[in-house]
Amino acid sequence: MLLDGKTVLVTGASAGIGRAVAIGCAWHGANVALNFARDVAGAESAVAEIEKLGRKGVAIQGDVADPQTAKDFVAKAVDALGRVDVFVNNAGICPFHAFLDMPVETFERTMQVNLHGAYFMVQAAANQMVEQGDGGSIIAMSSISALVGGEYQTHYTPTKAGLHSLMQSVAIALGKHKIRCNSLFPGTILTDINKEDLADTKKREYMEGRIPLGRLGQPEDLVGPTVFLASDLAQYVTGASLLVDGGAYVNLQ
Ligand code: NAD
Ligand code: RM4
Repeated sequence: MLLDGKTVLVTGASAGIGRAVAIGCAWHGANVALNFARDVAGAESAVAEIEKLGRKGVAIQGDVADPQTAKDFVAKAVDALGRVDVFVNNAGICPFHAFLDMPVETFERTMQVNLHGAYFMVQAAANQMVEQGDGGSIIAMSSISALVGGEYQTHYTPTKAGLHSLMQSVAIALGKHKIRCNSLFPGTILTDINKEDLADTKKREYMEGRIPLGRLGQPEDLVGPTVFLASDLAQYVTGASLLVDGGAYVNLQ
């Protein structure tokens, strides 16, 4: 019950890591507002899981690439649940593609969803926290890709490095308001985002082989680290990042 009585907002929460984290926060006592893009059934079933745990849940539709979505999401979440204590910026896309012929639209959409969208979401959540006056916790689902490259991720890795840089700067801007801002760096977690990429058996075996803990990640692996950063256990942690990758990053040779 590390989040008892807290209100948590999660973007991109109808599936994958966002969904696991939203339900995980409810396990730890939080009421949860979920942003989702299109998957009404996924969002509704996540709310049902949250309600089964005796918490309040609300699903609010919106494309995070549109800056107006940020204001709408925070306003509707506050209408439904009263306040914002924790904001998890999770929504993201990674349409794997080679560098030399990267379509302009793919590059721009990835920037808009992963980075521009995050900027306005974090700003809207922070304004609400400042108005409440008693601090808060902002968590960005960045990536191991903030630290390392990917041949087919030249549009994506800069958004993840950018997201972490955003957390570092807003940690400074919001410290005086007692709002902590941190990044999580997941490694390779089995979700829809990489299903196609990991359908290549050779690549999947290579990825698995370089993980000291011996397996790819599951969305639930992000729950503990998120709850920790959201909770008062992390009261002196801000501007930080935490790898959640089974050790993949350090395993060079
Ligand atoms: P996923 O595809 O299952 O989830 C992404 C979620 O974001 C989906 O629910 C999707 O609907 C939502 N989304 C996409 N575009 C949106 C938009 N415009 N507006 C609102 N919602 C939108 O993949 P995931 O692995 O759960 O990814 C979640 C986050 O974790 C992403 O930011 C991703 O970059 C990050 N991440 C994933 C991995 C991994 O290996 N799976 C590793 C590191 C970081
Ligand atoms: C992550 C990391 C993973 C990849 C996902 C899409 O940041 O690069 O390996 O599967 O993105």
